[in-house]
Amino acid sequence: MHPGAAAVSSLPSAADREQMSLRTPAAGDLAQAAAQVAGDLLTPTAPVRLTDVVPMPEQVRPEPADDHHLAADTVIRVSSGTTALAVAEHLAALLRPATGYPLPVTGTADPKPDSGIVLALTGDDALGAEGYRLAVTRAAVRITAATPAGLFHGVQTLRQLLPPAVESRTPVAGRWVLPGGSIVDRPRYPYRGAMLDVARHFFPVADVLRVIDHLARYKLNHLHLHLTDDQGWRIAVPGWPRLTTVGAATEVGGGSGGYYSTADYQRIVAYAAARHITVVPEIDLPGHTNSALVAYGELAPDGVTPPPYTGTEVGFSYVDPASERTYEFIADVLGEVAANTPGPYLHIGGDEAFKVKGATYTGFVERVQRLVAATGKTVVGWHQIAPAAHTEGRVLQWWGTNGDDPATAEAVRHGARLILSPGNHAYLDMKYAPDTPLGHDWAGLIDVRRAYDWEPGSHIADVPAEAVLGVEAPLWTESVTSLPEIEFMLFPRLPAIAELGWSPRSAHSWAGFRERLAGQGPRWAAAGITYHSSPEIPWPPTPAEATDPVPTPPATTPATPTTDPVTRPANVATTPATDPVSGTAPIPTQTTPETATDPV
Ligand code: TNX
Repeated sequence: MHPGAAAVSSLPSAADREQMSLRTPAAGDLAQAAAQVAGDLLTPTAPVRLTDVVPMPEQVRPEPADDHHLAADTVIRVSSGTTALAVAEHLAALLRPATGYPLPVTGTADPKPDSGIVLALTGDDALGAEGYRLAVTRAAVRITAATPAGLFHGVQTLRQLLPPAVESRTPVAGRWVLPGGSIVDRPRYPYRGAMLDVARHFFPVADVLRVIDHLARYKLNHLHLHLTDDQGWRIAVPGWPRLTTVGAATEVGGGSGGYYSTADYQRIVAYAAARHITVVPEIDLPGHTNSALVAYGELAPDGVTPPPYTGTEVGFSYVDPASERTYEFIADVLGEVAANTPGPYLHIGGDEAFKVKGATYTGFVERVQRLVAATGKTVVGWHQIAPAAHTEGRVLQWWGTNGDDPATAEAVRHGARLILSPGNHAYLDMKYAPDTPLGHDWAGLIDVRRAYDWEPGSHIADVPAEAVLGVEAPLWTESVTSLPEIEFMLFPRLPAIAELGWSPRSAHSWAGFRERLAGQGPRWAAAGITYHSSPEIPWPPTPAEATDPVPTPPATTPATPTTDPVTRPANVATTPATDPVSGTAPIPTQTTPETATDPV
């Protein structure tokens, strides 16, 4: 086990949580501790190599003689055009805090490749909608792409080529070296996503923005928000105020829930768009609707308002498929969500509607599909909607655990495409191991290798590889209650799914992936990201461990609470956790609002 991992499996009690928050140190202490650890990280035990990037790029050609040093007078030059300028500003804002360099951004009609950092939009169509080229020489670092999205992905690669301390939000003295050589890169699949269930537990906007940053790092380009479920309704809909005054006031376990106002939702969508991420909103129908029925009993099959539900069972609730009022409601909801969603998709759920069967179910789904079409959007639904008639562009999201489903294969023959989220590989709410303090195990345990080692192109029987639109890693949140807990379930498995979606199959290698993933740990630590120190991954020793001739015993207790402001499960370690040798404080997992999300 990595020394940062603490082998304690029970969740803290409410009293423990309160104690932990009472021990929160002053902000200045935290900043100092973070700067100290980030300083250690600037001198990693091994220099970053061009081949260390996650997800693995399509082509990598190292030129060790061509390392590039950033300097206090480095300038970021960008081909004129506001969209490319925005990417350059994003890059500058990522690099300024740790380097302390001013990194001015200048727009020019013809950015020369001869010095500093250059971002240029070119007509290089071979790179497609999201590809980029990155060339690192002693003189310059040059990213070119046909689109701003391509430049943005190139920027994420550039970021990973700098030492982990680049993730520090405070200045770190040192040498900022990028390994020389060139990369040509573009994604395998157009759809690469993650889902956050904000219905079982509600998460404030700031948490969602930070999750968006996590997706961006790994070149994921879709955020699926599961906005409604039995335990809570999370999106405001004009004309249906009780959805938010009543339906939103609950969550699993009895907490007070919450919801996104129209402005909140628009903020999430805009923040995602600035990172070239498309939001896919889900309104789960006809089941998983208890919160809507609590708000509007008229939508319930017998017109009787049910009590609020804060447990974790599924399949008991449904809106009345025989009532016209139901379809008026759905048209209003979908119309409102569509109006605030620039992306092409509306997700209509369709899973686990155990009480709406056969022709009633397919008739309901077909009618809702028509309502989606009327908004101008394309339908996405969980693969249970497969038996309903095909509608133009329809996308099914596969979450089964056995890739043999004739109904899904038949829907594909009629033109449906698939997003693959197999429950036994891509479900981030499954436990890593039997003692994981959060999550379920109904689809099995999912360690990092299980998340990584499957092939989307041939996963479903009788479905051709061309029908696969991409992959998505869903995080259901029955047991997940806070941002550190979200991160603990995402890291390190999210990058595994991201690599399946981005990298060519020829690059697939568990042996290689686990080595590259190991290099991400110090980056997460420097960024204050909580992660699971999976024993399968050869995490690098901290600098103190590397120079210490005396082997240190693995930590068996959680990080020292006096310096840890975060309430989290006891073995949710922010690594490097408290260093047993030097007593260095852990980097705080939760930072101030200003630093909680990436800049720009
Ligand atoms: C199944 S997968 C569900 C969700 C639960 C999840 C828990 C799917 C489409 N539905 O309602 O949250 O299992 O793992």
